[in-house]
Amino acid sequence: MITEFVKKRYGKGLEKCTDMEVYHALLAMTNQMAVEKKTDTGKKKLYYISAEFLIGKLLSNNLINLGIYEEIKAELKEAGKKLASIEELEPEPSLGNGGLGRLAACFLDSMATLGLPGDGIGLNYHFGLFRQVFKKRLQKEVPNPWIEDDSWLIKSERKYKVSFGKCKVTSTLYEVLVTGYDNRTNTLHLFDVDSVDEGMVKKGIDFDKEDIRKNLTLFLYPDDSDDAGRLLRVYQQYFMVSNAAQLILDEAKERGSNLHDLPEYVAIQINDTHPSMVIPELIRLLLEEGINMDEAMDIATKTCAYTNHTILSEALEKWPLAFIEKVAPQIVPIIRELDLCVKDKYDDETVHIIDEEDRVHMAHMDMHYGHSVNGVAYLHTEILKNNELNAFYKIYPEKFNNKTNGITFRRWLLHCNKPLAAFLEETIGDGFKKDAMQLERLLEFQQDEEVAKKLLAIKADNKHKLVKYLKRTQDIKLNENSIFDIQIKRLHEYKRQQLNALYAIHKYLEIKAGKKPDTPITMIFGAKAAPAYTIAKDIIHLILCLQKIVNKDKDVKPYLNIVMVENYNVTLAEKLIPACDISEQISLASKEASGTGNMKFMLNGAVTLGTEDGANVEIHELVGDDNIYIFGEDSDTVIARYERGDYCSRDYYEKNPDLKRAVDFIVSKKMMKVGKKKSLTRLYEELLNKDWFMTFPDYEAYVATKEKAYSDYKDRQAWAKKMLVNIAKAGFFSSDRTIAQYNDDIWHL
Ligand code: 26Q
Repeated sequence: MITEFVKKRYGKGLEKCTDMEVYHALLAMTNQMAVEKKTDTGKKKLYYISAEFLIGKLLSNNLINLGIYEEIKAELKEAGKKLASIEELEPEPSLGNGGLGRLAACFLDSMATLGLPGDGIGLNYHFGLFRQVFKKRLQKEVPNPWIEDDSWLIKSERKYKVSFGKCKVTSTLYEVLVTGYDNRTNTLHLFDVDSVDEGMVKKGIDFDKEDIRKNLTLFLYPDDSDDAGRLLRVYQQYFMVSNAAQLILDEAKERGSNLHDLPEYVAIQINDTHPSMVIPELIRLLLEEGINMDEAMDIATKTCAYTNHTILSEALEKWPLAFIEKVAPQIVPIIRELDLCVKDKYDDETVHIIDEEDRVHMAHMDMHYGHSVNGVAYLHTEILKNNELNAFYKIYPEKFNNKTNGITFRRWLLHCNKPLAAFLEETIGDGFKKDAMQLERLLEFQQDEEVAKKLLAIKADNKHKLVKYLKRTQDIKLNENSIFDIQIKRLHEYKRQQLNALYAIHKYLEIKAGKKPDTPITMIFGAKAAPAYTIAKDIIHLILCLQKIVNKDKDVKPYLNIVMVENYNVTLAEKLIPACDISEQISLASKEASGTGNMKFMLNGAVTLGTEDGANVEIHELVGDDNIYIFGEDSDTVIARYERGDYCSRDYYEKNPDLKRAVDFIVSKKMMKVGKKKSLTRLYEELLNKDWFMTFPDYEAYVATKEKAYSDYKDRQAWAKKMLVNIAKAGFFSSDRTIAQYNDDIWHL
């Protein structure tokens, strides 16, 4: 297959090509095959608008989905080439940050796999999210250019104009083909501004935030610690949705819509509030087409649906009307009109779109002028209905629904853990590849010692591979015969990496005092902190300092290893997750909307150590008490404590000497020797005087539960059974299930 392709392309044999040439040939070949599977059947199409698409590398994924992975691998092998080495040449697209972006990518895969017409719309950030480097145990941000001359981006003919208050820009549309597993091809549409100028980025990731003609599509989430940064975000958002609305209407017309019937042709899913301005923009364009305001509002409402991904109030976007006036004055009268209609009906100020301080509440607009509002896990949706968004739930109970998140098993099992996928196929047949619920067949083998042995062997092998990979790429040395305890996710106080770090200190001090663990422990962290999120960066500093102290301590090193991998991304996740024994999901109950890493770990045979939060609740329910380690206060307790406002971290610190020792260690002489006094002191003070995400009340239970997990790990047979149950019960978390539910309840494609 590829031999012939290469011959035509380069006029030479496969064995004579460089790996880079083979990579480019594979890219072109898969794109050619993918294009053939593009179909324009179906009247109605879904547009998933999102600020992030964390798609990961595409080569292997596409080879798997097109059903030619094994064939190509064998063909390359015959010519003396390794597919794995070729895969490494592909840069990871840098179009996302965390869960919300990765979810969007999994959804694209599932829509194509289920044969549904569903496209993504986003921005083509040239430098994407920053690349993280560690210098003197501090996070530094550098640009992450990922676009190459020859890449997955296909330049399209479409061009749009977007008007801002102060200027007009032209955009170009790039397309990435999204292959389904043994099914159709959909498209991810990425808009770029023609006048973009990569050269304006100066030191690190600094650039002139005001020159929007040049900077619009440079970075995902530019630093928004000042007004210029916040304004830029609004510019980016409007640029995204104006292009999106133009594309959506053009395509709908091409499919035969007269626009009055738009909801029969189009469904729009608004991924968190970043694309919320699509509502007024769509209405504006419909008005321009001669449709009256009432009807335009009705069409927008029937077309748009909103997904909420967070209950942290600081992440619920509220933009000053003055910002929108500056960015896109043309939609301001529409937003005012939408708000007036709400104010006419409801006196309750908490449901208004424009508040008394003239700020626009994006989520409020979505809920009034969308037909569906969904949370992303059972508990999250319940909290939205009963607490955070209760006022809206009372008005529109019929709009609220839950869609528990999911992950694509193509990437998170078939691609990233081939030995496990092959073993499952041998044991329960290959039906699980298309119908994830068939993984339950594995439950029949709970008592089978051979199956248990094999699961343990696969895990050991994955750990071995990870150790080699981290040594080669980051010069990190790990003991593969230790417990791999992993916490990888964005760095945020509510996710509580600091709680895990306090455990690390506790364990370190215990070992120093002579109490050694039966099995050595490796604690692995991976996380990027937002550039302006000071405390998050302090937590990274704390972990890197602990890494330094522990690794140079000869008494401790054989028993405890702490590492933070640099620049955690999808590619690293694909290596870390299959090698994990214990999956850390320790957010403060009520704060993690769902989590999706938790699902990926479970599918790969890791056992969860977590709080009753997000989708952990559903994992717990599925696997039962024996196959998960749950600790900590529940969401009701936490919510009640926030309401009372009487949390005092110092009380816990003073009552628990073990906790006090761990916290005090942060500012100990040992730490100051390797760390920055200012950063460590700031973190120490923050914990002692605020600890907004309540790590201290959960500390004791966390330590005890983790000890129990480590001790259970010793019984390998019993542990293998836990692994097996986790794998067997992961089927529910296939994003194919999630997407089928979105389609049945919201999109009706
Ligand atoms: C908001 C305002 C201003 C600036 C930035 C933002 C902002 C940026 C990114 C707010 C939120 C995000 C990203 C959120 C996110 O990734 N949420 C995660 O979504 C996952 C998929 O549903 C869930 O599994 C996670 O629980 C949730 O944290």
